[in-house]
Amino acid sequence: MKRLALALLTTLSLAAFAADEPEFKLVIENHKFTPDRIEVPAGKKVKLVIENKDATPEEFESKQLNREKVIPGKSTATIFIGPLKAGEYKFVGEFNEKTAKGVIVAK
Ligand SMILES: [Cu+2]
Repeated sequence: MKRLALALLTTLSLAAFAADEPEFKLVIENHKFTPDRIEVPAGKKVKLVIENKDATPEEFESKQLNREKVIPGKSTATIFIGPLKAGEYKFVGEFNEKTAKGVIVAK
């Protein structure tokens, strides 16, 4: 019984933690990310909310972050990253790599 209560408590605190992630917004427009540099806290799970204002799909891709996600045109996607070590993590919009690029800086 005690063990069950503890398990429940752990689950609840994890759920509370999950709702607490710092959130950062990115916009894709004209095949560019705005902002193209975001600073996030190191050692924490972080939520990225990416709005694609273009009519065409874009793929958020970062080998360093091990993330890859297609965001259809005129829609919004959520990507969780981290906890990250301090450092710089590059990302691109793979469908428009020449213009769509940015960096996440974990501090
Ligand atoms: Cu890809």
